[in-house]
Amino acid sequence: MNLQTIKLKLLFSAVAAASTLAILGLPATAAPVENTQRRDERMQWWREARFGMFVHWGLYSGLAGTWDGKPVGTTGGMEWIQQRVKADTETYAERAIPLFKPAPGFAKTWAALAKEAGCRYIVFTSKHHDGFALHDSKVSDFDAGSILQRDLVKEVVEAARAQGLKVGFYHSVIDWHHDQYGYELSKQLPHPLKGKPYPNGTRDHNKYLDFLHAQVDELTSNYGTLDILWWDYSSQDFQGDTAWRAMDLMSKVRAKQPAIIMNNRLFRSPEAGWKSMGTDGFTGTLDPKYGDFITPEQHIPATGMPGIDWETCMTLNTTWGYSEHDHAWKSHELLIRNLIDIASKGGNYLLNIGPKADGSIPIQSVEALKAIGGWMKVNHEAIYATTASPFAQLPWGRATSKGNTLYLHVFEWPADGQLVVPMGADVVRAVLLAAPGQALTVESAGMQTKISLPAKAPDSIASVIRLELRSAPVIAVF
Ligand code: FHN
Repeated sequence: MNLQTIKLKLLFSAVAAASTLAILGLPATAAPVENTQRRDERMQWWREARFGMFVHWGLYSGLAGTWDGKPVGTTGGMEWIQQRVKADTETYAERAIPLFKPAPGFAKTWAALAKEAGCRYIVFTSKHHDGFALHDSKVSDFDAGSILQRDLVKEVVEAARAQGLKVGFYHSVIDWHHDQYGYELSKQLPHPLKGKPYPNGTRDHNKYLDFLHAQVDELTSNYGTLDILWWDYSSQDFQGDTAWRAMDLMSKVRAKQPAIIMNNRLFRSPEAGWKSMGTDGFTGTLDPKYGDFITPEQHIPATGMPGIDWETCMTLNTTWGYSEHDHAWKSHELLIRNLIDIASKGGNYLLNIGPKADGSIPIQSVEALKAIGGWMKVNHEAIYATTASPFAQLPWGRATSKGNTLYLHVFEWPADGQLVVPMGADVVRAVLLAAPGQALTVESAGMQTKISLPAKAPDSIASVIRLELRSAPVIAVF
């Protein structure tokens, strides 16, 4: 164990001790706040990773957007099918369980595809809103251990680790199965029985919270190092300590996993980076005590979020969980340019696959991720460990930075072969990443730098120029 991990463990053990003392009602010493240096060290791999695979997979995958033999819809999240058909948990389980048949080795195909695509981490659903846990849980009988006699979380973690991927659990705090989950406590959070009285009379939400904390304890104790916990989700009328005992939950997680990175979705307040219930409703602020990163969903913030860690999560079509009716697949061009756009704004891209009931991946998803991988094979240095573009905008594409090196991602190839960059720069060397042995001619005068390019772009989606500079460029301001 390296010194850094020891320091982090000591720090977060102190936090856990403080929490334990608080629960016992004993005077707790103030938990030490993580300083900026330590936080930067903890976040470093994630900031450098830039690209991860999201996986939504569970009982809903077997239903595939179909109920009573008819499509529930052709767009939108079919991992919500239970809510969309307003099925109680017994009916939902009765229909879904027989269809959910994970094939042996499914996880290895996920991990291999993530690796080939150039993803550095994988975040998958340990439990979605339907409440079905993919791990072998000792505190539930609605889990893969009880129903399938398998620990699917273990299978994914092992496959991911074998490919050198960092591992994250998406864990839903919303739960449509548990009979103590107090869905009447929120008007904004979804539930299949919303508006109806509790079928079991009264409910004690605290009992659900005991269960939620116990399952998270299993997930953070039994699968080795966990790199990310991706919580989902809270509302403005039901969030934080009231809804989830959030601070206690996070400090328990940090005590078990000192280097873990967690998102901001146990909360829905401005301090936690939220300004509305919309998945694009973000402020440009985040107090780290509410989470480590902000989570724009299905969109890319226009100017990024300077000074804040953020990750755009996005589907390949329009649903997170598999649907046999959703054919609205994003083009490979859009996906690759999204990755570049996000990196040029200093964010991460968490791109989702929705495997089928047997764990197999829809061919369109495989082809998309392989296309991204093909681009990354040539251009990965222009994405990994880069920082945001110094330009507010560029007419022909995007830029990313790495020290005194600029990467110019050219979407629109100049017809006259002259790429104009609005900056003054002392250029050492310029090459296309597709042809690194061939220096390009560069002229920089005043606030304009011109690069002479070959007639044909090496990549019609995005061709990247590596521009090595002696010092920071002077950016033209319009
Ligand atoms: O309701 C979920 C949805 O099903 C999906 O998991 C997304 C992924 O970020 N999160 C919630 C909607 O914001």
